[in-house]
Amino acid sequence: RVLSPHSEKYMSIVDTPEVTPERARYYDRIRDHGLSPLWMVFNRLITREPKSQCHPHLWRYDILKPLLMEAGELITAREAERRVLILENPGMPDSGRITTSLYAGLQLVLPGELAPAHRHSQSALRFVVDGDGAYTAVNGERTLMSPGDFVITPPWTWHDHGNESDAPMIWMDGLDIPVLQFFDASFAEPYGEEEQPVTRKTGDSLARYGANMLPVDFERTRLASPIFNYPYDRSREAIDRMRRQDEWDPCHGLKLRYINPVDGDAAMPTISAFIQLLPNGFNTAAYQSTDATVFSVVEGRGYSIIAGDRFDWTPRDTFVAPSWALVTHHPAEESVLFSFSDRICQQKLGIFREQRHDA
Ligand code: 1HN
Repeated sequence: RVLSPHSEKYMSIVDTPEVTPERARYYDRIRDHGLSPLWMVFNRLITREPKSQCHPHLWRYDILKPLLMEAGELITAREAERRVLILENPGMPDSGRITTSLYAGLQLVLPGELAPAHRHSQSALRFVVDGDGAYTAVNGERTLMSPGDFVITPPWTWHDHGNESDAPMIWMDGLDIPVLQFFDASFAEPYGEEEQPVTRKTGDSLARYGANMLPVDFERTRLASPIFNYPYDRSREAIDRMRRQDEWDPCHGLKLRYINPVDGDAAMPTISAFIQLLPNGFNTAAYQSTDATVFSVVEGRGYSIIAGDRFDWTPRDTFVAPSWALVTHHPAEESVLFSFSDRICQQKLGIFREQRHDA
């Protein structure tokens, strides 16, 4: 008999023993003592390769936006605390997860609205999708947000959002909620007032920490980056300048990771974030990695093949690639993709793996 690569036998490293009546009676008896036979579950616990509940999926912005605007008429940002539609993975319904370890959602803040100040032990990122000029305040400093900006809210920092522009503002939130659930380590509290006091001028942290320099007597007080807005004009310019050198990675095009300038690590302790440029007609070589990845399309048009399924994308769409799924990108125009994953978390634990298929 030829083994299908997806058969239980191929994926397993041992055979699950048969259940005789005698064994079944024994299993029943030990259950009452809080015991369970490892040999009956071994293949579920230890797989040859990642077996994920997470499905590849794409959320079209043209479908999502009207639904989010409808939420804008149903509930205020204040009443909702955060008016967000969770991007929930179809393979994990009701889980609040986009991947096994990460949460993502699209948040709407209407002109004149406030999302009240609070803090939590979860790390959060914002990736601006639509609208211009709303702010988020983190640790006493406001930053105005524009499309393509990557903004972070490190663990346990006070944060509130407001929109003093005259257009709706929509961004993608990415949080490590499932990671903190796994560790039972969630803490949260409201600030008590709608807004935290502004104590620093807008642009202060980018000036201090965002010019490849640090204040001369800088002392580290936390793991996350002291920069909290990585503006798109700067990231775009960086990949644009790289392009002139013409050294394209077969799997990634031109890809950069967002870093904490203090140590070159990811901007936050649990979430890695990336931006990549793919030129028109550049078909990437297949790539797989253990970090399930959320993509947000910034510019361009094309499709990606994820675990054999095709996902056509245009700007502001979100799509997700599960752990160890084979991924190729096929831009039909010059395209820019933002992405985030738990890679930094896995790297710190020594379990990250990737496989390129560009030989
Ligand atoms: C949160 O604090 C924000 O601050 C967004 O904008 C989404 C989802 C779950 C828990 C906290 C925000 C969130 C969140």
